[in-house]
Amino acid sequence: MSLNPPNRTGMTLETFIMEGMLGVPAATGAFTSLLNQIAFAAKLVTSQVRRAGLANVLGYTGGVNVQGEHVMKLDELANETLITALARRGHCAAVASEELEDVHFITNDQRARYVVMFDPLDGSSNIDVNISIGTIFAVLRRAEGEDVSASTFLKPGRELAAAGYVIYGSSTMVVLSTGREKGVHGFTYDPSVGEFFLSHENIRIPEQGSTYSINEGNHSRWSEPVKRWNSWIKGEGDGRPYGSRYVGTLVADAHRTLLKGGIFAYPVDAKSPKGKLRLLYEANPFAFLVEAAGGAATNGTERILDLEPTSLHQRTSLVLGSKLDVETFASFMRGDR
Ligand code: P6P
Repeated sequence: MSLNPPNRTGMTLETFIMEGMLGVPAATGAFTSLLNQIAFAAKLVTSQVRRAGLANVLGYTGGVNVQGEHVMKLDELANETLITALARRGHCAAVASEELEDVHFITNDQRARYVVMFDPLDGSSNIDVNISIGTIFAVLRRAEGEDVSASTFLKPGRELAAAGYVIYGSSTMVVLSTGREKGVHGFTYDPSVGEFFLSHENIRIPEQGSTYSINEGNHSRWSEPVKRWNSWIKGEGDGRPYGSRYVGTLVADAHRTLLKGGIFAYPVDAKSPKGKLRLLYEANPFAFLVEAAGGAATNGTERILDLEPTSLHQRTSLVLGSKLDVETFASFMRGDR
C-alpha cells in the first residue's frame, strides 16, 4: 500500500526548516539557524511595514519624531532589523545590502559559514500608496578558510545555497528554496499567533502563462527586438493576446509570475543601458527560485545564474517566468522572429 506523502500544509516555517525539509540536514545546525534568523527578521519587518500606514504618527518617515529623535525611514529600519537578526548566533560572516555602499562585516570567525545579500525593502516607494512591497535575500556559503571580503559575494547565482523573499501584500508570505532538488515553498504569516505556516508546498511554475509584465512606459526607449516582442505578445500579428499586469514592485510582479506563469521583463533601455534591477540581490535570488520551480530567467539571452558578478550593486536586464514564454522572448532577441 503506497502511503500518501505526508500533508505538511500548516507546518510552521521553523519546523519545516528544522526538520530538513529544505534539504538542510538538521545536523548542520548553522544553515538551519541562519534561515530561521531570516524568518525571524521577516516577522519583525512585517510588523514595521504593517504599521507604515501610521508612519506620520509612528515617525517612520525618516524625519524627526515628537521626541526630537531622528527616525529611520522604513527601508533603513528593515535594513537594520535584518543585519541585527543575521548577526545573532554567529552563522553569518557579512552582509551586502541595497541600502549599504559596501559590505557590512560581522565576523571573520570560521564558524560563520555564510554571507547574505538582500534588498531589505524592495519597492519602498510604493509604501505611501499601500502597494505590495517586499524583502529579497540570497545566501552564499564561504569557501573553506576564505577570509570574508567583497569578492566573497561576487559569485554566480548558480552557487547560491538558498534564496527567497518576503512579500508584504494582502497577507505576508515567505517564499524560499535551497535549490531545484528540494523545491520552492511558500509560508503565509498568521499575525494572531506570530508564525509562518506552510501554504504553498512545492510551487511549480506553468510551462506557459497568459500574462506579461513590463513597464510599457519605457516603450520608446526599448530596442527594436523588444518592441517587436511587445507587439507580438499583445496579439498584433500571430501572437496570442496575453493579459498585461504590472505592479512596479519586483517582488509582487515576480511572485505573481512564479505562481501563475507568464513572463516578467525589465530589459535594458536607453535610460538604463545596463538594466535597472540589481544582479546580486534582485535578479539572482528570483532566477534561483524560478529555475527551482521549473521556469527560466535570463538577461534576454543569457542565463542569469551564469552571469559572473564584478561589483556588489551591478545592474542587469531581467526576463523571468514560464520556460516557453522566456524562450519566445529570447527568439525575438536573437532575431529569429
Ligand atoms: P519602474 C522598485 O523601485 C524596483 O526597484 C523594482 O522593485 C521594480 O520591479 C522596478 O524598480 C520598477 O521600476 O522603472 O518600472 O518604476
